[in-house]
Amino acid sequence: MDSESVLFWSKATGTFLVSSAVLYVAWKKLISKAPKKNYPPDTVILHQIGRGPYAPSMTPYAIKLETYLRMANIPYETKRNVHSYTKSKKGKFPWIEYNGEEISDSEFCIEYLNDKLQIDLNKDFTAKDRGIARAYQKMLEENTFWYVNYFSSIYVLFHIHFWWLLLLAVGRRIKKIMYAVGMGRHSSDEVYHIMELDLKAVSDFLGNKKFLLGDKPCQADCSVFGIISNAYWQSFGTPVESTIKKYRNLCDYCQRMKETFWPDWDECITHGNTKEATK
Ligand SMILES: N[C@@H](CCC(=O)N[C@@H](CS)C(=O)NCC(=O)O)C(=O)O
Repeated sequence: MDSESVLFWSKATGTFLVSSAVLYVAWKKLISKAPKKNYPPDTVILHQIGRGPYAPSMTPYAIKLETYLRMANIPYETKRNVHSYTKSKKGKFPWIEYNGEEISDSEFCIEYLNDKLQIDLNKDFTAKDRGIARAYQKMLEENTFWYVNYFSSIYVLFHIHFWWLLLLAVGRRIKKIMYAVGMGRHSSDEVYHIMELDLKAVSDFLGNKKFLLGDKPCQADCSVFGIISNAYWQSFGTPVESTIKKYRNLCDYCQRMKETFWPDWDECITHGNTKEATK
């Protein structure tokens, strides 16, 4: 091949490669464009990780948010297909869309909806009671959650098919998070002890009351139910289950919240992954 041909073919190949790359990027952009959403107006679209085997979600924060939507009578649809989920902009679940706006974090979702729709589920309670309810909520969400999660994660990692694959994929990440939070530095006995003290505190405070603050549920009941219900129904024979079952009033509380706000519970669970949830 003479030098002119070499030059020609190098130019042709270069042009071909560059235009292919440009076309590929353009095509990728085109197909990655979010599909047009056709959501009903004034309806909350709740994004979560799919229905759980024995409770409506594996994440307590999704149970919390969905319980709130029911308590506040807000129309909503739940995006519950575990295979097509997308995380919030903050990389977590659950999150919502409302009339085109996206809100992340269950607590910010609730604040947003309270504000937008003028809802106050705490209006019948004193400032002191609201303060106490918030303290219990935050203890459960920011502390107990991690301890309950510790046992559940170990169970989930070792009791599913291909657990070693999951262990490779997420085991290190979970271990890192647990270490960073602090709980990963304790022994299992210490983790168990801290979790039990938290659950006992909630049980002592609840006493004979129907809900956290009395005969009427308050906003924090959504969070309490989120954490306690997951521990009660979805802790798979771990020490979390035996601990919560020691506290009769916590078990009754779970049943009461379920009867009050989740009459369709059976449609919202997968019955130990034996059925598709129909709602
Ligand atoms: N503060 C958040 C907590 C949400 C949260 O921690 N969600 C977990 C599931 S329980 C999650 O999405 N984790 C996914 C990840 O960290 O990649 C809320 O209230 O929504």
